[in-house]
Amino acid sequence: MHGPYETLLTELDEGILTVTVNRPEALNALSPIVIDELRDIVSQIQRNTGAGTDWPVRGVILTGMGEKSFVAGADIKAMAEMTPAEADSYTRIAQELTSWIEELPVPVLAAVNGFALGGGCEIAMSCDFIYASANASFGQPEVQLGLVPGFGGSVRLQQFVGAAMASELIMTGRRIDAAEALRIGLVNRVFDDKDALVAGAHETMKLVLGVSPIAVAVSKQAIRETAHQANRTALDIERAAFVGMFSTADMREGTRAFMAKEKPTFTGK
Ligand code: DAK
Repeated sequence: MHGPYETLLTELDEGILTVTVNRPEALNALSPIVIDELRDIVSQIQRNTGAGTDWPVRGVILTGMGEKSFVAGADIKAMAEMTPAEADSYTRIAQELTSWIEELPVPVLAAVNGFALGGGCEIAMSCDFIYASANASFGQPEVQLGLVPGFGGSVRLQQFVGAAMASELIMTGRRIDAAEALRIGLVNRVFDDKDALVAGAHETMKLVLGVSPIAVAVSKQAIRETAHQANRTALDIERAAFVGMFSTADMREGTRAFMAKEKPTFTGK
């Protein structure tokens, strides 16, 4: 992996890449350089992961430095003076980042260790699922700044929590705590503190290391592509994904190992 980065820390440990946004003095807010560096690391993961590679990265955990904040949103200071043309370019670049994260072939888990506001909540929602520490809080406070969500919040929040709850959160801009985020389905699990959060995220990612990487990638793609399709269309997509697995070595190995009562050795091919 490239680096070192000015605003990110990266650590690869047994196939799990932890990416930490490291701007604690601004509560890890998304300055243009954070966005550039996230785009750089995500595009590298994309290039180095998937069928035809040796899958050096099997899973990604995205978190924020410190115990107070995951990402406190877009950098308000950087965007205060933007012209509409600059805003257009900024939001395109940031939206594209969220799509790249969403489309990575490996699981991406957001470990939200504090504030996940505005762009921070939107980055977390571009991950496959979200774990949080008990002190985490979430919100789309853009309306309080005279803005609207611009990094995918109006699209993805309703996918997590439904349109009515997303409308309430976006139209009020109110902040919710981890317990409420758990109750409405924005986060999957809440941990007592950051250490427990990081440990829990690793434990889940390790489960992924034990299964077929290509099956993970294909199921992830099927989940994404079937969202909001009519059932018949969605089932067609699922069927194509299912049939495609019968051309993979991993499917043959997984079923062979089951019958031989052995542990499978997956290659991601
Ligand atoms: N940007 C820049 N600096 C930030 C920041 C942010 N989002 N959030 C916090 N900081 C900085 C503070 O200014 C402060 O810096 P100093 O004053 O010490 O230099 C430092 O981090 C510590 O913050 P606080 O002193 O405020 O800490 P507190 O514990 O008192 O409060 C807080 C924490 C998270 C409640 C508070 O900092 C806060 O409300 N922060 C702002 C949260 C927020 O509204 N985030 C932005 C959401 S809107 C766009 C598309 C999309 C978007 C924007 C543009 N285009 C199309 C152009 C998305 C917008 C958003 O993300």
